[in-house]
Amino acid sequence: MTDCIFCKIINNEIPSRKIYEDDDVVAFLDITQATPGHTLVVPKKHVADIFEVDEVLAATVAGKIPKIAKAIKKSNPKIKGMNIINNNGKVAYQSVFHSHIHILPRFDEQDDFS
Ligand code: DGP
Repeated sequence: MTDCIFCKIINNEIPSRKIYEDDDVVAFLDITQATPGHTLVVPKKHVADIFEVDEVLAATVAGKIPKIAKAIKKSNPKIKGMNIINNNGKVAYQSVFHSHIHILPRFDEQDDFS
C-alpha cells in the first residue's frame, strides 16, 4: 500500500532499526520506545487490523513472537518481563493501520522507564 508507513519500512523506503526479518514478518524498534527495546512485529502483507487477518496469517505472525521476544530478552539482562499488545481500531488506540504487535519489555521497578 503506497501510503502506509509500515509498508515503506518493509520495503526499505524509510529507515528503521530492524531486529528480525524473514519472508513473512519484520520486527523493528518502535519510534516511541515506550520502554527500552519496544518492538513492533509486522506482517509483510498489508492488512489493516485483526478484522482483515485470516487464520493462516494470524498463526504465522503469532508463531514468530516467542523467537523474537526471547531474542529481545537475551539482548538485555535487565528485562524481567514483557507486555505483548495488539491494538485494533482508532477507538482501541491503533494509530498505524497496518496490523502489528507491540512487544514491550518490562523491568524491575527501579529500572522501569515507562
Ligand atoms: P498503534 O498505536 O498500536 O497503531 O502503534 C503504532 C506504533 O507505531 C506507535 O507506537 C509508534 C510507531 N510508529 C509510527 N510511525 C513509525 C515510524 O515511522 N517508525 C517506527 N519505527 N515506528 C513508528
